[in-house]
Amino acid sequence: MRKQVIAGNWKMNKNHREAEDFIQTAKNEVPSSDQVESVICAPFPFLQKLVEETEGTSLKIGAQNMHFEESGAFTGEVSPVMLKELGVEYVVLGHSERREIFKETDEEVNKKVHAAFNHGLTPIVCVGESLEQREANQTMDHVEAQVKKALEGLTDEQSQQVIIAYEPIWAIGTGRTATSEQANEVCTHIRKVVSDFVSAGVAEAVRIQYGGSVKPANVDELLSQSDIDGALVGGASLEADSFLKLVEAGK
Ligand code: G2H
Repeated sequence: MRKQVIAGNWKMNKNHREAEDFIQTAKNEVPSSDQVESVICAPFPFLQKLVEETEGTSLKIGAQNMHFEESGAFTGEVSPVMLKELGVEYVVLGHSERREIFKETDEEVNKKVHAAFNHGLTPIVCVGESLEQREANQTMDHVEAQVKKALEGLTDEQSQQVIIAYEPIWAIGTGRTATSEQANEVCTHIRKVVSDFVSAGVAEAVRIQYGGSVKPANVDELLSQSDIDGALVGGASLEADSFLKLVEAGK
């Protein structure tokens, strides 16, 4: 049985006070980490405080990006070493907003995945097609190429620990959710890709999240699908009540 992982991606939202209020409300309310993995991926300036405040609870903290180098002349970047030192446990990599707006490539995402493992961080790797690609019937090929490149050069054990987030770009923040069947179809394909590219055992164990306008009203149906093992959630993770409903659904 794969444990569901529900991760909130706050993106570039909240101020310090709002972040702290959220954590105070949520940290003791999330279910035990034996039942479901609950993660908040917050902006860099909040991470230290949030890690401190959630210590000893089942609520874990992640970053939304990082550089792949440990240090150096990379103005404005944050390294995996810095995240690890803070006690951050997860990092979202290759989110479509980073790929689209900041022109991140599959090669960079792969380097970041390796860097995450080199520093004991769990990567949540995002893949997904644009509306144009879906309409041109390129969804499966596109997602397959993204998954293979992300996992390139990893050991089997590392591949198994990667959390893959399938996020169709056309469903992100648009209120347009993929139907649970559409979402599951791609997640099933991703599992097959992992099986062919790594091994059947790793494919059986790897967690695949769905992301794109997940909310309390649709989460049960999405999570009940055979190949969906959690959710990466933007808008509906910003309020503690809503986030808590989502993690409850993951139990
Ligand atoms: C997709 C998701 C979070 P939202 O980007 O990664 O955002 O739930 O707002 O569509």
